Amino acid sequence: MERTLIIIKPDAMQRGLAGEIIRRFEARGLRIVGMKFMQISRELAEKHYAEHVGKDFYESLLAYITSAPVIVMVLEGNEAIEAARGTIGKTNPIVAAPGTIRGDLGMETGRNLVHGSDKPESAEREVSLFFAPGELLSWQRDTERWIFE
Ligand code: DAT
Ligand code: MG
Repeated sequence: MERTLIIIKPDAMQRGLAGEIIRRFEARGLRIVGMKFMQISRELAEKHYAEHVGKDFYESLLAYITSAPVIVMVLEGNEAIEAARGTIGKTNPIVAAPGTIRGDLGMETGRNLVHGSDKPESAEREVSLFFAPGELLSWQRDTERWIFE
């Protein structure tokens, strides 16, 4: 089973879309193993978005992600990273497919509602930035065998 880090970003929180976004991941079959409500500090945002240092959108990206509280989650499942990225949709909501979170709920790359790790190494790094090992719970749902063959 793979784990991925999801952030319900400040715009989604401000717009009251957290429930709608969590609902989509839950309905997909991804298992929540960690969740917290927090406001991301500048220091943590710099670590999380280290790969984007120097890009023209870097400062506005940090301002955005630190601008209001977020919900951070760890989701688990078979190929959880790719499954979550599919449910999230492409980076620019304008070209994200209808049916995805960004394609249904967003209009701008700089207001794209949700983060999902893009590969196993990023997921491991990001999960450990936001969660201590003891904050993640291993558990089985009674529906597990109806979601995973
Ligand atoms: P994703 O969030 O789809 O993984 P990414 O890792 O390439 O996308 O970029 C991280 C965030 O940075 C993205 O969610 C929004 C912002 N961003 C990326 N490319 C951008 C651009 N060309 N203009 C403005 N913001 C951008
Ligand atoms: Mg990314």
